[in-house]
Amino acid sequence: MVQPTREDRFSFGLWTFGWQAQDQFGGPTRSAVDTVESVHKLAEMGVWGMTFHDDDLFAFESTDAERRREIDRLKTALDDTGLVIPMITTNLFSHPVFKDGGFTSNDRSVRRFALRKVLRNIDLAAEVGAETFVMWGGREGSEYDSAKDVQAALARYRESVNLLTEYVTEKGYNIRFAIEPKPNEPRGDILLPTLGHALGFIETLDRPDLVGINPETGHEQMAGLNFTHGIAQALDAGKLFHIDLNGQRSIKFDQDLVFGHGDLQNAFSLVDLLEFGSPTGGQTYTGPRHFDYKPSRTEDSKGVWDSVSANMRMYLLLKERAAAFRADPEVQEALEAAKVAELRQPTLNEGETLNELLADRSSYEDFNPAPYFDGRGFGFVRLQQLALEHLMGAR
Ligand code: GLT
Ligand code: MN
Ligand code: MN
Ligand code: MN
Repeated sequence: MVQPTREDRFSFGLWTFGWQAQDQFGGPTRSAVDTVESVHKLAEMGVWGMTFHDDDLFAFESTDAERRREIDRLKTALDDTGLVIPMITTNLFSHPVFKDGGFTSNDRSVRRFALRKVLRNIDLAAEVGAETFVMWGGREGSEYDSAKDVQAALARYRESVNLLTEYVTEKGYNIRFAIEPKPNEPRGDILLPTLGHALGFIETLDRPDLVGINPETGHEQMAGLNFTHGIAQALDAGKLFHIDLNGQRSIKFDQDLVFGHGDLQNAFSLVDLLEFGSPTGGQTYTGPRHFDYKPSRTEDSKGVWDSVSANMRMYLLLKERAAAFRADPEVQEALEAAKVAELRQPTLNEGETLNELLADRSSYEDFNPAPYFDGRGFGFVRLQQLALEHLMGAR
């Protein structure tokens, strides 16, 4: 059961298992990985897809010939293994040129360069068959309020995304964009800091239909938010184009732990939602199960591949636990007692008008709130205990 297969649609960023573990306080603890070897290794492990930034595959300063060589090596490895590239993204954050951002740098020539770098990478997305193009604006932001005109920055962000949607439309590419929010790090404050901010921004674009979001577990949790709630809202908006699964323990620096190695309960409710939908609904997300984590700096190459496996095992184990939770008659009864399904029922009767509600004395004048004191408890704690017992394998 916990053997991943291609049908699970698991994918990993080349920058995840490829991370050499350099951080603010120390250099790398591991050597670089080879892309082709990695593709073979992933395929052997039952992984379905790999994702990458342009700069992960070929260095920023690569010549056209070097760039082409790396793309062709990758394509051969894909042909040999059947691995797919469901998503690619552009690095607009590592090189010094992007120190004040890409699309929203105060320096106009940097913004024009950033756009060209992304447009070139969209052609590559089309070439390798990626249908989702992620935009993580890690350097789009500021440390100092006086240094950034935020309304102008949002206008420039909008200008850029509008140009990109115009480009894919003109080219006839089957590509949609997914904005990845993050509250801070590397910038003191990043623009579009949460998925809610991104959803609001998308509605101001020329082609909102082509733009959704790529929420990351840890990024929402760094802001103290409930990731499962955020994902539910993204689904409600029809905007969950992609997802970055990982682990984070509370409000602190971006930990990028293995999925489930952070807030395990929230990971459980997330998998339950993604796989089985609401308590009354069906499957809600059919896109890639993409892991964006970092193998800890303590790990050698064996530890790296163990951690790749750990992400998939956590997901599959949580899926198994969620299925058992749903199938338990006692859980069904507790859900019923908690009126969880009643929330699906519209508040007005079918065809009822506002005036009829106003005229309905039973809804207000004759309504008796008294029994809600010392009675009519919802039993949510009992339900949560059942969920945790399933999560712990105790039932
Ligand atoms: C970077 C970031 C991730 C983003 C990647 C996409 S790059 O590693 O920390 O959260 O998903 O640009
Ligand atoms: Mn992260
Ligand atoms: Mn990250
Ligand atoms: Mn991410």
